[in-house]
Amino acid sequence: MAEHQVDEVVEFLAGARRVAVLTGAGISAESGVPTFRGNDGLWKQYRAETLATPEAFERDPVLVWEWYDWRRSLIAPVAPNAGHRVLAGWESLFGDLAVITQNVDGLHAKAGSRNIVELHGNIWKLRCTREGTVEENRNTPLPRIPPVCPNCGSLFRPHIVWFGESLDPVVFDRAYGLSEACQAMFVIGTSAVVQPAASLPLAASRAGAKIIEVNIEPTPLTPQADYFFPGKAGEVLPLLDRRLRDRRPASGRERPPDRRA
Ligand code: BJW
Repeated sequence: MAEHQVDEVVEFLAGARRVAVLTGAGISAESGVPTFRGNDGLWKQYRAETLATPEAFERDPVLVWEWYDWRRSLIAPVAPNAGHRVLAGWESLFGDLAVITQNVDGLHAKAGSRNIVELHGNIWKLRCTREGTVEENRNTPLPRIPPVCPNCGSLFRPHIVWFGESLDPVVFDRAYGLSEACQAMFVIGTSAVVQPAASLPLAASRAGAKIIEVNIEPTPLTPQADYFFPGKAGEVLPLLDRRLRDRRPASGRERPPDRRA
């Protein structure tokens, strides 16, 4: 990482109050959760069209649920890593920090983050295909595949946004609002190709925010980012955190947490 870039970012963040963070699968990679794209990604082994679309579920709900059951057992024992923990700690460092995540693994909450927007849902939630009710379920393995709603007997589906499905407009509007209002947006561990999530840093940038990207490799967003820190989230974020904590108290600009969020 270029030292002068770290200095600039730390200096800028010392005076920042509203910070948004967009995360993707890369932040959970160091916890052992597979990413989607790239050499070891899920989409190298499995076809998204047969597992992560509403058509796939309609065709073969058992196959889809078996895949999710496997992923749930993979994620269940996993612990948040240093990257997740730094972001959780930043809630008390900045007046107003929100984590907008594409991840469905629940690791930001496990690390202690509270202001989280889950764009693509959560693998620990099931949704009734008839009533639309959502319930938390942490059983691994699921006792019955496919699971059914105890109220009406209809199929449960994962409470996850599949390809071709719209994001919950309330959730997306919140994410968009946070992006337009922030002074800085971190974009961490995402290939920045899946829409509409990938449009959020561009909205933030248009509204005047500094875009700070952390990734092991450049993405389509990189040319438009103000700063690109190459490296693993679990290494880059603790380094920035140390520098920020050294800088912020001295700045005298730290304010009490904003209770409005
Ligand atoms: C590290 C690291 C470390 C690794 N440290 N970094 C053309 C055709 C058809 C559809 C479309 C189209 N154009 C646009 C669309 C729409 C589509 C889309 O965007 N497709 C693109 C792929 C082209 N989007 C949608 O369908 C969305 N809905 C929508 O747009 O509604 C309107 C609409 C309706 C009808 C028709 C068309 C539009 C919904 C998107 C839902 C995404 N769902 C998924 C799967 C959920 C299944 C599940 O989890 O079970 O969500 S896809 C998958 O990708 C998952 C992720 O959240 C999402 C983003 O992936 P992410 O997080 O970026 O992961 P990776 O693996 O891609 O990248 C990891 C990154 O980390 C890499 O950059 C690494 O380098 C890095 N990394 N280790 C730091 N240690």
